[in-house]
Amino acid sequence: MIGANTLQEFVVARQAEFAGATGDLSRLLTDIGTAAKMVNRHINRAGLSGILGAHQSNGNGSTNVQGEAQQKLDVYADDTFTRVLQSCLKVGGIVSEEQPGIIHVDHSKRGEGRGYGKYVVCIDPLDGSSNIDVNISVGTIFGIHRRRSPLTGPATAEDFLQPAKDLVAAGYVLYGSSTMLVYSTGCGVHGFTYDPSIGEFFLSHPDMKFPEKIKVYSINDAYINRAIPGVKDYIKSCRSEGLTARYTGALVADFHRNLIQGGVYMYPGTVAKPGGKLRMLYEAQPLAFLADQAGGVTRCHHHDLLHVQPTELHQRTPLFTGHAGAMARLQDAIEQAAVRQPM
Ligand code: P6P
Repeated sequence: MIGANTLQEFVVARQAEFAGATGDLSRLLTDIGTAAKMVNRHINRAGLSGILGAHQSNGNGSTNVQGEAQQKLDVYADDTFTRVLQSCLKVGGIVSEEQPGIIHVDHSKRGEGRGYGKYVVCIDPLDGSSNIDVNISVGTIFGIHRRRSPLTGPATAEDFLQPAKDLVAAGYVLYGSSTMLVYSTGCGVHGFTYDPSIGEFFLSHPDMKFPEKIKVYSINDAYINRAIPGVKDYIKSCRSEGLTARYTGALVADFHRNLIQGGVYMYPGTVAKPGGKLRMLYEAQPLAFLADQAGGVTRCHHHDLLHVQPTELHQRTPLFTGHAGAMARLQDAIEQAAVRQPM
């Protein structure tokens, strides 16, 4: 894409390839980039600006809808992304990890015949926030669906409860040694690196694909013995083949490294919690969409996650995502173990 170096130039240039594109999605993706720059600024100064640590509400720690302690940056990131998205005329509703219900976005009060935007956004504003106070990478994950309900009214749950294969776009922001925004609209995965001296994201990783060889496997070692049968067998094979183990505690960072170096991320369900920990709408589905676009595979135990029909806004799911060859071997191990030892 000659000349389309910044995120905005690239998004607009690629829009021309979509017949009938109105520019609405381009505007939404650009707005997400703007919110990412704002969050990035706070994360980079977190240690200096008193924004580390647990968020306090009325003198007590606060928890999100998941019952998890909220970090101050969790709340800042949620406020920032939801505020920027609510100002975007293309958005009709938002589901955020930090909020219990749908955040409705009604522009009809702005006059000009503005009704409700035609897209809905599912977002984990700050993934891996327990890493914040120890200065390890964190991220933002988002997925964008076209609404199914009438645009003359507010967004409904059915607008969000769609399979990952029907996502219009998905991406993540990785606040790491450098800050990157990686996204796909279904035409490949493209990575942009932020230059704070200019205040722009520049195309740095066009058309990202999982490499042929796999080098890494990612899982919290503490859960291996509790994982569903077959996971442990697969990990033994990874170790015997000399793969290296890497796990940062931030899904975005692990997914991004595995995409570049060749790897697989596993957060299995356990016999006690077969549903797993990670959230379907704003963690698993966006990464499943990206993995598919990059030649990878994403599964939740026995199913291709792209095709799973969600039933609840904050439902959890086991998550296995990464290199297609590795995922095939993991699936074989799980299925063989299921035959030997039905759960
Ligand atoms: P555990 C962060 O809380 C997160 O949702 C992912 O980013 C990360 O991979 C995982 O959970 C870490 O969970 O149980 O290993 O600490």
